[in-house]
Amino acid sequence: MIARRGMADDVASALAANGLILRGGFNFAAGEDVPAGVSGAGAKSVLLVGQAGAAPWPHFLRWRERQPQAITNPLDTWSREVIGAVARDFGARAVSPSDRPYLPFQQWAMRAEGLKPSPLGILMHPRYGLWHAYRGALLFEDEIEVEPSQAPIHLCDTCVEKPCLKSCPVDAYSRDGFAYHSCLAHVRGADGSPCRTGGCLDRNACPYGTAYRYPSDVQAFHMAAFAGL
Ligand code: B12
Repeated sequence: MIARRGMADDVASALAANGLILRGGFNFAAGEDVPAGVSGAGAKSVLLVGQAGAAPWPHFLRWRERQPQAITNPLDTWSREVIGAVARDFGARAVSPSDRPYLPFQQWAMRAEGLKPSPLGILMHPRYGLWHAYRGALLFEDEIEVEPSQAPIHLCDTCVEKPCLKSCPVDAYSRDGFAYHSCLAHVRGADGSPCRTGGCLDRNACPYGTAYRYPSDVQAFHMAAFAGL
């Protein structure tokens, strides 16, 4: 069965109330290892939910004001709450990028929107650059009608200088991958103040999608969560 025509547009409208956007979706292939849907049976399709720039931030802050001060992973909690409500309205199961075992969000995003990874591991978007993320996904037990993704131009292929690989004082990102422990030690250390207050220097060096760059306070929030500050 195919879920009703236009459903993706209705889901997108529901998400917009919280500054979230639909990040494409697809039908799983026959025989593929799939996550469970709402009844526990295998999902047939997925719609990805995410953000471009920091659009959800004011919605999150308003919700945060009404929560107890001590709350762990508030952004995850908020995302689960608002995406969970949309999932219930559309008969889907909501999942989070933080759910364990980790679901392959970036692989799904590559299928849904034809994106490719930047040298930093973050997927490069033709419009949003590195300033986008995934907040959840909706799993359906029906196939859905979605626009097939057109592979967009991969901006990193046209970027000669690659400033994203030259701005980190400890060279945490290199062609060998992400040196997690070097990054963490630097961010937490005496010289890590620029990263703590303004975010990852390599990510900020990227020349694309700068209109969507997260404001400093949002970057500081994510860095604090990453580095356990
Ligand atoms: C574990 C994890 C990390 C680990 C990476 C450890 C490792 N080597 O895998 C650490 C803690 C280092 C990390 C850091 C960051 N992460 Co991270 N991370 C994840 C998480 C929760 C699970 C990854 C995973 O294992 N998935 C399971 C496998 C099976 O799925 P996959 O699609 O094949 O996974 C791909 C990624 O693991 C990727 N990958 C491998 N190493 C790294 C390292 C980095 C930095 C990134 C971004 C990706 C990446 O390669 C895999 C193959 O495509 C995902 C969410 C998710 N569920 O995927 C976010 C995720 C990949 N992270 C994300 C981001 C943005 C970051 C940060 C850049 C920012 C932040 N969150 O603070 C930081 C980097 C810190 C900095 N200097 O700014 C985003 C990427 C969004 C995008 N636009 O592409 C995701 C999708 C979360 C989200 N909510 O959107 N991350």
